[in-house]
Amino acid sequence: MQKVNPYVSEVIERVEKRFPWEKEFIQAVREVLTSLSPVLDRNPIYKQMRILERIVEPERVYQFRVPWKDDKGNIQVNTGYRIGFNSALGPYKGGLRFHASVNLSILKFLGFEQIFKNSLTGLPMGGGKGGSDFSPVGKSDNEIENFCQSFMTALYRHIGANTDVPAGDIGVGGREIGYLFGQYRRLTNLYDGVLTGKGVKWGGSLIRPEATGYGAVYFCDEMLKTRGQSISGKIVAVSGFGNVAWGVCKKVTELGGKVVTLSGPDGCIYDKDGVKGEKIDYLLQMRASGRDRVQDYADKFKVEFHPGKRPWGIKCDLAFPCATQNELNEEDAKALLKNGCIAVTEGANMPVEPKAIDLFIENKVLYSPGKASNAGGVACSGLEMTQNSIRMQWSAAEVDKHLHQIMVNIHKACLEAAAEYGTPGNYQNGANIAGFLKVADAMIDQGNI
Ligand code: NDP
Ligand code: 2IT
Repeated sequence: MQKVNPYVSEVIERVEKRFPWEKEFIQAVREVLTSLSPVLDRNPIYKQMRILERIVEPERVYQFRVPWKDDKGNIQVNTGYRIGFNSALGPYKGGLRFHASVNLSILKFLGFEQIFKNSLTGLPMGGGKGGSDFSPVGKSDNEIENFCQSFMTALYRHIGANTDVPAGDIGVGGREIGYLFGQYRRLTNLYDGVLTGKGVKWGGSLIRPEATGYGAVYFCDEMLKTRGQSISGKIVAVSGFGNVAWGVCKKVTELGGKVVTLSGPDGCIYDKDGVKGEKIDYLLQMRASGRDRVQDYADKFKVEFHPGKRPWGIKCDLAFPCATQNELNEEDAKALLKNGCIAVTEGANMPVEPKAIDLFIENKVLYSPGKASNAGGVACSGLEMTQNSIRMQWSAAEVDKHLHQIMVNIHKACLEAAAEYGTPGNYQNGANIAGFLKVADAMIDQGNI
């Protein structure tokens, strides 16, 4: 256990006291700030400038009513949110999540993480997040369009290509971004890079759909290289079956690994021959169907389905949790360790619970936090903003080259910061420290705001 700096403890306690019900936000704050202890020990300026109190307080939070009409003509009401957490490095940037579980605590945790993730990419982006408790599950296309139009009608006045640039997250993919962009354009009379994840025919970037998953695999490959290993020949457990899981399956397969699991709210599947080829394409259909069942995969391809189970009990070399927060606990970590797993790469945001992270680090499993290993998604969003600004579209190869280089750079920055501050090889500390330093220094340079 590392010693916690007293200023760090003071700020964590202050957040716990003020927002005791914001469990996910407190979890993220505790995780990041604890890692920063050695930085605060060595650099008193951050305490003098009250950087920690400032960085845990969002610059702004909008909450709004989203009324919409369902297919029966009934009026439905959801809550919409957009958090601008920190804009020291650039316009607020981060996804929108549409899921029944969404609340302010979850969005604050995601927005807070996004600050450090975006800093790690090296691109000029601040941190933000938003979404709604609207659940796309079982909704018709028409209902989704109605909802997106109403959401944007409330949000449009607060965002802009140089102010705040939303994108996708759980429940928000290309279709939703299309409806949101259309409504933004209609209301503002502007055609600009206000959203990322747009269709490639109308301002989107090639590789953006693949970017989070590809980036996570590139990052894992860099970690494996430090032990003289590679993705090739590895058995891989993946959770989720959404956008991130899909990208991971594509890249792992391309690099000669074999993905043997996927999961959904109903359970997990085990495909001993590997999730590959047309089976990967089928994931897109499963998401688009809005049925939210991974059992459909097992039925179609005649593979094992384990109802109510997570994939972590299945033997694998590499694990990629790609569904949602807190989906891999201490028991799951023990099972992975027992089965010889050597690397856990977070594709989702905060999927591994704190006790499980400690177990991985103690046992020298290569563990990377989402803010480092899933940064490829937002990095590619940053590249989409660049292309929109210069009014050009790069080739897939060009974008992929940048994406790969960014992931290599993030890996290097994490290792260097971890070593510099006394915990060599600890990607959790390295990511938090490297991400923090840039933002904190920018905040100091820009004065007391
Ligand atoms: P999708 O909507 O495409 O897929 C989400 C996946 O997570 C589905 O399999 C979904 O199943 C599952 N899931 C969501 N919420 C829960 C829950 N409460 N319990 C169990 N399973 C759940 O989303 P993405 O693939 O885009 O996002 C997955 C993760 O990756 C999230 O943590 C997201 O924040 C993160 N991420 C996404 C990026 C992106 O660019 N899209 C970038 C970086 C990180 P179900 O819907 O059935 O619950
Ligand atoms: O969590 C994330 O980094 C995302 N959902 C992507 C954000 C973005 O702006 O592309």
